[in-house]
Amino acid sequence: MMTTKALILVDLQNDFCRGGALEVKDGDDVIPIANSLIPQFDLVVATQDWHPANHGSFAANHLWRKPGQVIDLDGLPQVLWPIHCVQNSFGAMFHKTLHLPETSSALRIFKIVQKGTDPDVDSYSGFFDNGRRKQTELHAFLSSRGVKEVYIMGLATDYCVKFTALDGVSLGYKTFLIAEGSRGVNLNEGDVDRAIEEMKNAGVTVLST
Ligand code: VGL
Ligand code: ZN
Repeated sequence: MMTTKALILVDLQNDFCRGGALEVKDGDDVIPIANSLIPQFDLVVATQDWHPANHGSFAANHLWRKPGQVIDLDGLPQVLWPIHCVQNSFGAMFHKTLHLPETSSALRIFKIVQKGTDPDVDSYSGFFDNGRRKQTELHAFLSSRGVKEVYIMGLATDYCVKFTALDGVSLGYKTFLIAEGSRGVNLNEGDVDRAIEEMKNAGVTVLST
């Protein structure tokens, strides 16, 4: 059977939820929304921020640097973050109340796409690293299964959700943002609103309910 729609759950991991290292305000509130959507799709992808401990996006890996500052990382501007989503750590695990499908079956496909594994470049989008130097397996995976539409939700609206949605459009998918299933960092006031505008302008359909 060919599926044409995929649900992409972006970074629903402990570090972006309450008490996490890069806590997104009210991040946990989107988990029940994800749980209600998962059974409605027969292809579900969960992205997972998956950094090595020496990742260049961690402020702690640069002398004198603090989270929120911007540096040049291998030729790209890089916002520095607290140490988060280190591979195999608790913070990198999916939230425990998230009901992901167990495995793929003939009828339902479930796939985890890990990103941010290269210490020299961050990867907000589930499709490409921030320099668009390498692709993850996501596009090949979706296109080989005939996916034409992607429904995107998760954390954080102004980073990983936004860049995944923008790349979805640029790769030719009909791209939907599930706004109520997403929450943002808002490092600067208004970042989330601007991210939503940017997505709309790029051709993302923003769903409100
Ligand atoms: C994210 C900052 C750093 C995200 C990941 O999931 O939006 N943001 N790493
Ligand atoms: Zn990260």
